[in-house]
Amino acid sequence: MRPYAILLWLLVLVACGARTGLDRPRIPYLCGNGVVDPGEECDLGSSNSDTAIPFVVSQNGPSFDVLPLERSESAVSFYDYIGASSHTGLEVFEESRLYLYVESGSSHLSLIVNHNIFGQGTGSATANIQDLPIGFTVDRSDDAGELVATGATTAAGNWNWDNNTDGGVLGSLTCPGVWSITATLDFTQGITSWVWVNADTSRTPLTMGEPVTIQSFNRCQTDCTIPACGQ
Ligand SMILES: [Ca+2]
Ligand SMILES: [Ca+2]
Repeated sequence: MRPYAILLWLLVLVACGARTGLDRPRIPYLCGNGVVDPGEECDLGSSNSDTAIPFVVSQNGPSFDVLPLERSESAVSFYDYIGASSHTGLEVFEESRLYLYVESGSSHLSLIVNHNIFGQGTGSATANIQDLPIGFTVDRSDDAGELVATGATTAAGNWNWDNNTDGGVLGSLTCPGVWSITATLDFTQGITSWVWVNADTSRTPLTMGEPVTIQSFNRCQTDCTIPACGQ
């Protein structure tokens, strides 16, 4: 077909209200076949889902699904480290908390460790955290030098507190991503309960003295786009 003939044909199509294919959004019609085709961000085949796929927390058998606590500020801002203490609003006397935190609308996922409350109690604890995703960062140590990276995928805590909190923020956790972090905490003194903090700030008890594993999975929506972190 000569160029003027093609142009004429297109004009006829437009005049008739037909779609030429040029004004149509690209539809990944192979979405769900398990192959990342042109135009797709991801494709997990039958595992594609629009339902929030939670993280899984487990301890020597029992496991439960969790979503990160979500706020509009960064994890470091939320931790609000002033006077050798956090001020998240979640602090409880002689309680140690562990939770995932995501900054709204971002892929900034953090793991927060937090012991005790400002103004009361003395205590000490250690942590050995393994299999962190490569690229993780220690974004806050409460207090300085008490939570440190010990390798590309490992971190350690060694805390002593007196009338304040201790803990810290491990950030830059790949999200969405596939990983399985194991944290072993030893509470020497001043902690009577260890809990996981859920997205609604409710608590799920953890068994003191047993390692906890936090798993993140691949996720892909039914239109073959990658969801926001934690959704
Ligand atoms: Ca596909
Ligand atoms: Ca402190």
